[in-house]
Amino acid sequence: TKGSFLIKGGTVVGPTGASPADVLVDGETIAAVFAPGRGPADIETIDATGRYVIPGAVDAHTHMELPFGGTHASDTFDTGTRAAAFGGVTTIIDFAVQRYGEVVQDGLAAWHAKAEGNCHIDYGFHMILGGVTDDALKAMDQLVTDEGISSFKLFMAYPGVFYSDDGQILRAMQKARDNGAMIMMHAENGPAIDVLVKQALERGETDPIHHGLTRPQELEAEATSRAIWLAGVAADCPLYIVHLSASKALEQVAAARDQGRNVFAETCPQYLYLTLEDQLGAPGFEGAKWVCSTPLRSKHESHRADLWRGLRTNDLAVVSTDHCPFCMKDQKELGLGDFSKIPNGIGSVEHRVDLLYQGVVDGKLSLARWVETIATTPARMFGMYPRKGVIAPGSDADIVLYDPNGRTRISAATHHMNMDHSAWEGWEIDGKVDTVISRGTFVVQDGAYQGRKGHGRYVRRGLSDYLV
Ligand code: DUC
Ligand code: ZN
Ligand code: ZN
Repeated sequence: TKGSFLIKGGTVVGPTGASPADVLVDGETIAAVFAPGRGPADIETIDATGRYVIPGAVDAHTHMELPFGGTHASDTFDTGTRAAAFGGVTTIIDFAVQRYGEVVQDGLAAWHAKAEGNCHIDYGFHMILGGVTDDALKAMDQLVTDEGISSFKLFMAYPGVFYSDDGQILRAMQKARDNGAMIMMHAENGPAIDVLVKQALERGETDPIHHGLTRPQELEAEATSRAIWLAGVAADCPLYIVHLSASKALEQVAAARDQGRNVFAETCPQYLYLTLEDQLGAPGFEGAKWVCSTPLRSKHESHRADLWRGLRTNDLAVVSTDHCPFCMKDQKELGLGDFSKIPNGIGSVEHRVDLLYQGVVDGKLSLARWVETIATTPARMFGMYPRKGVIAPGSDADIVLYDPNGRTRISAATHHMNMDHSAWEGWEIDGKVDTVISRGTFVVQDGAYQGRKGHGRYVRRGLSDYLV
């Protein structure tokens, strides 16, 4: 902590644009934003010349230590939030899990136990509901009112693991309509996927590439559409489609939004950049690195261009990572000889800010929209604004100095995530996180780590700003 200081000479970027300004930090919060040179003189200064001064990024979709397929996501709250901080992230929202048969509050308590005292940056929780029972519906009210949890994830995929049927989904949506919570949907038709998986395995198709081939975009679009219809039946309960990967699913979201529906969606860096063909070209079992759900899509279709366009038009409101890392050794390798046993997930909590900045450099996104999709909208969508997601007086002093002339090289040899490979191995991209400040404390300074485990605090969230 530096007490009071002035971040001077930089260009402050927010969702409405960029302008030169000096930012006064006092303790844990932002005290004032001044026209250049108008701030106090007798104060410590941080030189931000040549850099963008942006709100600390908010990753609204991470899975630290997620239990999956007999193993756990390899980043703990310690390693994962430290890696996040290196990447310019100052808040994550992780998914606490209620397993089938478990009391919701017990699942939440277990998640608090994993995170508390271990986080380098601030964190909040969504709740995954594993079974919508009368008790779980009551728990939804209690979590909104007392626990600062205003969003609940349901799965139309993974029968027998996380899956909820349509009746359960409808009941949870009705409850959300009543208490103001957001329903977050993993929209893939799980029972249909399971048929395709079984048939592929019976044909002897066991390689990683068959993960993607057995999850065609039609089954994402159908589930997305069904979720939108169900939310309509539940009096237009607010619905947020997670990790949207494909053109046809995007069409469903865009059509609903054109009708003024309460429907939002996020995508992730992997769907903006990586393709099924990256996986197809990988030798042997290497393709397992890119196994995630929803899966990567073909470069021969228009998915990536459509998703970038969706980000510009706001049919996609947020970019999150779905950070869910597994090592190749002992984890992804569980699926040797059977792709359906490969734990699903890609780790990228450290790289989202840089990967999306490359979209600015490539002319696919404006500077303002970059900040909006990685920081401001996730904060507003999930009830943390204006404390998070904006550089304004009274907001937490979560600030990133971003060097547009820097370069970032992504490699498992240098990244900070607990993962023995990278989905972006060897990629060189423009831009570099230079300095990261969390509630007035320097976590990264000129690229060097200054943070500490335990600095991060639990953020109790309110209802979404996007409720109508
Ligand atoms: N998708 C993944 O890739 N991993 C974990 C859960 C999910 O929905
Ligand atoms: Zn999911
Ligand atoms: Zn996820």
